[in-house]
Amino acid sequence: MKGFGVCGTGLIQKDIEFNGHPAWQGFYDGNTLWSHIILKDPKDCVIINNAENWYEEYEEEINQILSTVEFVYYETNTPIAESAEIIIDSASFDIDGDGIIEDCKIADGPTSGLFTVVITASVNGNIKYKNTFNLVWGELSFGEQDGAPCIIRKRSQDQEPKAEHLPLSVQEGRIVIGGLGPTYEGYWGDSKWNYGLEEKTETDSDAQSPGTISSDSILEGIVRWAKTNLNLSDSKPYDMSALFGSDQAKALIRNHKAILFEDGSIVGYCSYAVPQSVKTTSSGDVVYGDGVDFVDSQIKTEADKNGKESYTNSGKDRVFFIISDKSRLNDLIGFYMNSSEGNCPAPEQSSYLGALSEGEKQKILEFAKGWYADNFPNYKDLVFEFAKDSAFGYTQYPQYKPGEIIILRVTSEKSFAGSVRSCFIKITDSGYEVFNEGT
Ligand SMILES: [Ca+2]
Repeated sequence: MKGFGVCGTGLIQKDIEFNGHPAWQGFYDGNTLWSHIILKDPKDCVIINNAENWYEEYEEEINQILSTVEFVYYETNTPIAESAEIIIDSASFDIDGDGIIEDCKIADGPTSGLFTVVITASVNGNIKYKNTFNLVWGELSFGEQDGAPCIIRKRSQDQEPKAEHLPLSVQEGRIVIGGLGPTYEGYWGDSKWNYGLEEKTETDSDAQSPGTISSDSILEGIVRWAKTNLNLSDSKPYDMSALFGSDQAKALIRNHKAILFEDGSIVGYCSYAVPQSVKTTSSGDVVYGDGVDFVDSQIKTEADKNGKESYTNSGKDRVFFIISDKSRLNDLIGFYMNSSEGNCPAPEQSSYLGALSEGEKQKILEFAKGWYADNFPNYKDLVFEFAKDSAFGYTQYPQYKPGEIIILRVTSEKSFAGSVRSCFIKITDSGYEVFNEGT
């Protein structure tokens, strides 16, 4: 098999020997059951383990069969990136129960090592829902069960194909397949491959407009601003239950959270149990109500107790408060304003790229060019770049420290236009080693 690609997310590869051939054995997401074996020599031989559910029972037989496998090399012309969509099945039904029929299709996903499928539901050619799933292998088709749409999956188990009926529905803007395995199966890919999977903002935001920033994100933003600009690196949760723990408080406030900085400043928020009233005046909207009055008085009391100043800013559904020394208060108000507008320093993370000198970077690029020339000799127009620190892969390999791993993004205009390959390179004292590569 040419161009077998593995997805780097959650993949660990071990060096093994397979019937006398050096090989990599891949495991996903801490599974003890291997997912594939890739031979290093001869190249382009891959054994994919689809026996996820019945492997244990037949382990001996499988190992017996595998131990007798011999390799014959066939040259195939399978292109590395299939741009054409391969439809597995299509059907028309009302997938979301709104009385309008959707045109649904299930297509081969973008991976070749994992079994992924893309399910889309469209009305008049416009995609309404699209989600991508990582599944154990099976023959898939659309069907109905008890009058509701489902996916029928036939899997060979113990000779007899077994048909599963997986209920299909739409929940919170995304397609949901019921009955999937809890650990291995689920959504695959980012928002490009999945509609409706973005993180939901809180419903208790003080504005009704979409994209409102959650209270927790604003709080985190203030913490990052304070760290960057005031050098307040030490922050911890502050217990305000004495202020917001009474029966009166519980009737007015749904939840609250506060952070204490090392200089004694406190920032936090409360969500109101019921929306407060808004009055439009010539100087802007004024929010008023029992909740506003209560939080104002509690915060002033707490500030007075500590000899500090206070600030509150109430919306209809939530109120932010700051308790601080007079000299710090305006800074913190500024950070709050910035964070509420989504403007705050990026979360801190160690720089993998920064751990490399320019000379080392050059050496790694040379190594990668050589590796691709050896492993994919047909690719003549590869372009290499270092992945950003924020690239997905870094967080997937917590066992590596800065300077021990690097990810290259590999693109090409001709060989696999439009797709990006990721090359994971391990950096050791003895040199470089590609330990994962794929789209
Ligand atoms: Ca519908």
